[in-house]
Amino acid sequence: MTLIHKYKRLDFACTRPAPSFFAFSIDMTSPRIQNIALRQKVMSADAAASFIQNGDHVGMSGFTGAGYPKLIPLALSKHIERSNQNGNSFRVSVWTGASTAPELDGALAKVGGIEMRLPYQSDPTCRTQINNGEMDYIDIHLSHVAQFVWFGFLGKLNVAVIEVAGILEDGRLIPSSSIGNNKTWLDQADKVILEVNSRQPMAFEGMHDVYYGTERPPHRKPIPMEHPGDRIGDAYLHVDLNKVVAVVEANLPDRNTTFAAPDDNSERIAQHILEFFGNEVKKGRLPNELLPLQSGVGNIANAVLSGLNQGPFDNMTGYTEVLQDGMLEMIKSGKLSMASATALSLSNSAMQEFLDNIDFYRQRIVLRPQEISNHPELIRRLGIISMNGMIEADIYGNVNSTHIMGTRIMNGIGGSGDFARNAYLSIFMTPSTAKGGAISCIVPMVSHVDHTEHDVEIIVTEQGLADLRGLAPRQRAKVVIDTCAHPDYRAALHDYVDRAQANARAGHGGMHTPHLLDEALSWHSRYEREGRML
Ligand code: 0RQ
Repeated sequence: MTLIHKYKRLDFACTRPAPSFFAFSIDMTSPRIQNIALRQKVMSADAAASFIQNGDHVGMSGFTGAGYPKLIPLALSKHIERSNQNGNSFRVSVWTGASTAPELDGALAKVGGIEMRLPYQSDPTCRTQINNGEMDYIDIHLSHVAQFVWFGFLGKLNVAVIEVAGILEDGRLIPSSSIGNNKTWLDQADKVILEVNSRQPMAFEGMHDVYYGTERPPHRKPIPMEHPGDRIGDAYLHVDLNKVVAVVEANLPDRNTTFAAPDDNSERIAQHILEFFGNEVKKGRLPNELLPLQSGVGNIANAVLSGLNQGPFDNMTGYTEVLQDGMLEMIKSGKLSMASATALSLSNSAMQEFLDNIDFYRQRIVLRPQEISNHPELIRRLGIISMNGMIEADIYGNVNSTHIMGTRIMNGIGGSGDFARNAYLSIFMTPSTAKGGAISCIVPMVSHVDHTEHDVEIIVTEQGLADLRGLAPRQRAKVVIDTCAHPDYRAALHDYVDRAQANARAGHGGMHTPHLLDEALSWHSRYEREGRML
């Protein structure tokens, strides 16, 4: 019997909040914890956090504000604060799926408790500490993380702290709103702490697809998926029960970020992309229902999805990492027949819509481990249309997604590289200027490269869409400047290219990708000195 069936028959009165003392009676524990052995390991978050030691590598659940543990990191941050007040230097390394929330990254960073963070974060305190040199950060492709841990590249994982929606009688775990790297953390960690969150809907049961077929080279087999909706794994996560040292009960919502209404720039970017898709269909380079869509995070991405929701394409599918409001709306309207992701990261209103119609959505949404949602083999086979935000692009099509002025991290590369390199079409989007026009997002040379010119097919700003397919570098520069750069910066960019070519002709450089090396990053250094690029 599944837990959802059992749970419906149980007395909800016994789900009252757990008191915070070390161990409490079995009768008082949530009916979501059906396994007898694990019921006996229920304890307060404070007690559970004491299993985490100074210097540990801790693998936490959580992906883009969904499915992260909510009580244990807070309790850990209090331990760390107390310990450090006594003159210690208690710090841990935090590995996750992707970004989490103030209760995890924020709380641990505020007490100076994070030694090293990977693979993606978007927390303001973490960002400040990373950029001040107080926290180490390793920015890794999201599809690489699990295998790096299997291969032993990152050292031993000491503790896994995983939010789940419930525990079955036989100990299998019902995942919550994200899967991320949970399968790997549960498998690789010496100790496991589970946070059973009764705010996560029980109707999640059956929605996940956890693939257990991944092997290490040289024993790898093809991943048996040919359509974004294929189910190739198990609906539950598995854990060795002997490794579980603590179970904590929680009843708290996810971060549930609200999106701003699309602004003018986002709507214009969306329009350019829709028009481009229409032309590609006419030319026979895309089918009528397009190809599976990957959409990055943020307001531009949501505006594009909202444009697609109004547009002429039907029966689309999604193969993405984060399912946000825009895709949910497309599923609701029927424009999107289904979507595969690793996280369900919704605003409060979209979460309500999801919960109110959960039986409808669970037929149409599959949540998978991030090593599968972002797998290069599958992205290439399915022919994904990848659409991600960026910080800046250069005239030749190299893209910086992560660094402000070349040195300060914003968030991280996330899954953008997994998708960009392997996609059928790789699209990067940004407004043409930032900081009230003081910055051009189209520059002579990017101050940091995440996606090389070889991985970038389309660049879009509110000014227009540059299709770089089949163009050599000097042709690319012309199209990028004339189509994407803000008119205030076009003349200066053309002047740069003209002088770079003259310089090459004079024997001071090559004509393949002409540059003025002393000047290529001068726009950025001028901004750092004077607060404007020109
Ligand atoms: O700064 O916050 O101080 O105002 O950068 O800019 O326009 O709000 O951008 O929210 O769309 O995010 C690339 C960061 C874009 C995001 C990035 C300043 C600007 C502002 C943010 P303020 P916006 P968005 C799926 C795929 C990498 C990961 C990824 C991202 C701030 O899309 O993190 O794609 N991508 N993952 O003022 C200096 C420039 C600037 C600039 C903007 N050229 N120079 N500052 N800003 N352009 C998700 C996952 O993988 C989990």
